[in-house]
Amino acid sequence: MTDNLLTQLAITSDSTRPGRNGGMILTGARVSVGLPFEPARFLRHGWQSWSLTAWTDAAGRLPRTRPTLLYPMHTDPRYAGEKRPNGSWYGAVETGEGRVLLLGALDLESHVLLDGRSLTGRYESGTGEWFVAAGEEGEVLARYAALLAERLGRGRAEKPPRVWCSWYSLYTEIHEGQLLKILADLGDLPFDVFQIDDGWQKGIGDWEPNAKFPSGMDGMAARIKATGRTAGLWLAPLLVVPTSELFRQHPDWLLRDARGRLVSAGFNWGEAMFTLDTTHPEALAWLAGLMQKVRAWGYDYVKLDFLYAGALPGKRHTDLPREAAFRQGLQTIRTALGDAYFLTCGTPIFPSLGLCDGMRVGPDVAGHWQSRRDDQVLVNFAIPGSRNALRTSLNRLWLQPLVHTDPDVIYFRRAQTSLTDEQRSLLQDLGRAAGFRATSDVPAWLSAEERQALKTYFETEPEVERTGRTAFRIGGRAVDFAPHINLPPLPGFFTRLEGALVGGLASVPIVMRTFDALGQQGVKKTLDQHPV
Ligand code: 9PG
Repeated sequence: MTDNLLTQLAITSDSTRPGRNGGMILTGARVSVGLPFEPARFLRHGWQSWSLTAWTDAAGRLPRTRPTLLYPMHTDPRYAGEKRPNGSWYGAVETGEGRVLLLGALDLESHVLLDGRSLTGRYESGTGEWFVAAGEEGEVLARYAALLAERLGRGRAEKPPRVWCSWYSLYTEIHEGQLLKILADLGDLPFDVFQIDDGWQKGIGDWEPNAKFPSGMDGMAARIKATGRTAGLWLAPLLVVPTSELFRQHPDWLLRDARGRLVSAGFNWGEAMFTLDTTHPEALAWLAGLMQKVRAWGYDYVKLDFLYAGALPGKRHTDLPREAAFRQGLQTIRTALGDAYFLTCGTPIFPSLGLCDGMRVGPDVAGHWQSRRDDQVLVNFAIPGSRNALRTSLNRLWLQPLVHTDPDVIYFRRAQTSLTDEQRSLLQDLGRAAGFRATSDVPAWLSAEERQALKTYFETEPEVERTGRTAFRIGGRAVDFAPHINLPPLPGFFTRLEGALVGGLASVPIVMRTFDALGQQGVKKTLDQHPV
């Protein structure tokens, strides 16, 4: 099991001992592993669901992603300026012939960095343990997953449900009548969960139904349950925007920096976003009450989004390290949710393990595959886009022993997307490989043939076997995602200049607000022209 490469490493740590399942366990606030060669490829692991996770060229330094206003939504803002290959909690390098060397933290608040021939691990505060192992990639990651399960635990739901989710067709333009029409039109399609996404609430922080839901959220849940499906609901419980009642009533619950200024959680819905301090006892009690309310309404599947906000750097009511503070908040939420299926989204990955059943492991899919703006101009692979989603999700499937890995929804419809047949089928195979299957397709937008394909997809469970980093056998068919997930070449000088300009503009709130309003207009127009 032990790779003889391990004997050639120059290790600096407080202590070193052999691991129970091979490899080594190091301790230290800072450890370093000197390699006998200069690695060519580094596995960069992103902080939260949407953050880029990919094998990258170890020599090529990825530029800062843009725009800066959205840092907290796309990466760990603390390391956003780090140009050397780096990643949250773990990193790995290729050692040749499908083999890798992994340096992975076993505790939270940890980061790994590659500096020439040296892999370095650092704890942000205090000290902790590290796992070092070499060997076949899948096997090394499986051993790491086993160690993490011992410390952080696993999800408790047996089987991932099959989900219909409102977001990727209707976005925030949802309302009661339209959702009930879709619920009826789903008919015999085999969905376990009907999940209402963003758009039902009065505001971000004010989790009460808005005027578009006159029967209330309890009324909606009852209608969903009457069809034999589980009712699901989306919330972003840690976020607070300035226009909310919550923001006005409890400014003291919000996360601030050492100088007392509000910590930015990014910008969305045309507004600045801030976050609850999950160590504030009153905020915690409020969160527990919110979860109990949602359960009492009748929702047994809960998607909690934008969770990264709770783990941002800041000065907290109780002086806890930021990921520990987040985990404590999530524990309160988990307890209050009781036996509901709990899906985390936009979540820091390791701090959620053991406390949720499912976890979004990549950025959002979209009706488009890729865009020049995101790939070349902004060099941002955390922005919604189907190729971005495929790339990052695929590199996180090793988490499967710990949590249901949600790679986001799959499209069967051709309408309202620019995806090719091949691209749609890649996403469908990703859903099978990930074991978590969902869609937002509106029945009225499906042809008879597409509806049948969707039905067959959700009814059948072909056998899935992973045969390599990017390769699978799915129902006897060989599928290789490799040609579809490479990072595009870095932009040249003029594109970088364009990036500085576009990225700068995108950091101006009024520009983002306009952009957001235009997006919403676009969705309204689509829904007018293509009734659901
Ligand atoms: C609802 C959505 C859906 C979706 C979530 C999340 O600007 N951004 O980078 C950005 C990324 C993701 C995102 C929204 C904005 O989507 O992943 O499934 O629930 O929120 O608002």
